[in-house]
Amino acid sequence: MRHAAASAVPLLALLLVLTPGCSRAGERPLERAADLGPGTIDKYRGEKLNDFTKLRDNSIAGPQTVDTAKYRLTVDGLVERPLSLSYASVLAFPRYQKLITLHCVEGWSATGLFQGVLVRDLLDSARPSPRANTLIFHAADGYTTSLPLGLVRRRQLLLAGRINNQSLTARTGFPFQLAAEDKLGYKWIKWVVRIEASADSSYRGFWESRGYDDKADVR
Ligand SMILES: Nc1nc2c(c(=O)[nH]1)N[C@H]1C(S)=C(S)[C@@H](COP(=O)(O)O)O[C@H]1N2
Ligand SMILES: [Mo]
Repeated sequence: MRHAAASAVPLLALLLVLTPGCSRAGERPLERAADLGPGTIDKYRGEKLNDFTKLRDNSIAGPQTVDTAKYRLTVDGLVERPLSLSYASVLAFPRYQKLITLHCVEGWSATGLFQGVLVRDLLDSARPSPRANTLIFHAADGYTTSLPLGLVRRRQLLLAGRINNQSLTARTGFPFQLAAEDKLGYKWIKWVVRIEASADSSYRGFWESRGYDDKADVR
């Protein structure tokens, strides 16, 4: 029986590749951030971009105003070296960019060129305990959401500071929004102030604790 199990694995992988919804053919590359010159962009590599500032805000407490002079991004919880990063020190991490589409549970979606730092790089700098399996994200409006730590690493999720060559605004999550690629809008937490490493995989964020699926996969 061990034989059968072993050969089922490559077969399953092949099936996944052949399923249109699971194909990685359309995968967009993660690149080092480029200088895009002045002004907002509305197209990138042939893809039409959405104006995120024009999307209806449906956040729990409305736009938040964050003062960069006082801003700190805390990375704590099950880490060896808790961090308290100023706005400038977050941006001193290597910067990347990627075209990403946000899908809200309400049915709309929007594509943008997101620029920011990798959550993985921030985390590595804080040295998470091997027991940590979950990242809990906290925002200035009290909103929270969580994701498996392994997924955040593997998927190279961006903590974004810019969309379409414009800094985020109070409306769009300034100074940082998690670009939670492949996940529904409620994982795209705006105004992020804290990333907590945890061993509590049963943690449920604001919408998740109100009945929304914790996996939040876009299908
Ligand atoms: N801090 C915070 N982040 C949040 C929310 C919120 O209420 N507070 N709402 C989420 C939901 S439900 C969606 S659809 C997206 C919308 O992101 P956008 O404003 O960039 O379009 O933000 C997400 N991030
Ligand atoms: Mo949403």
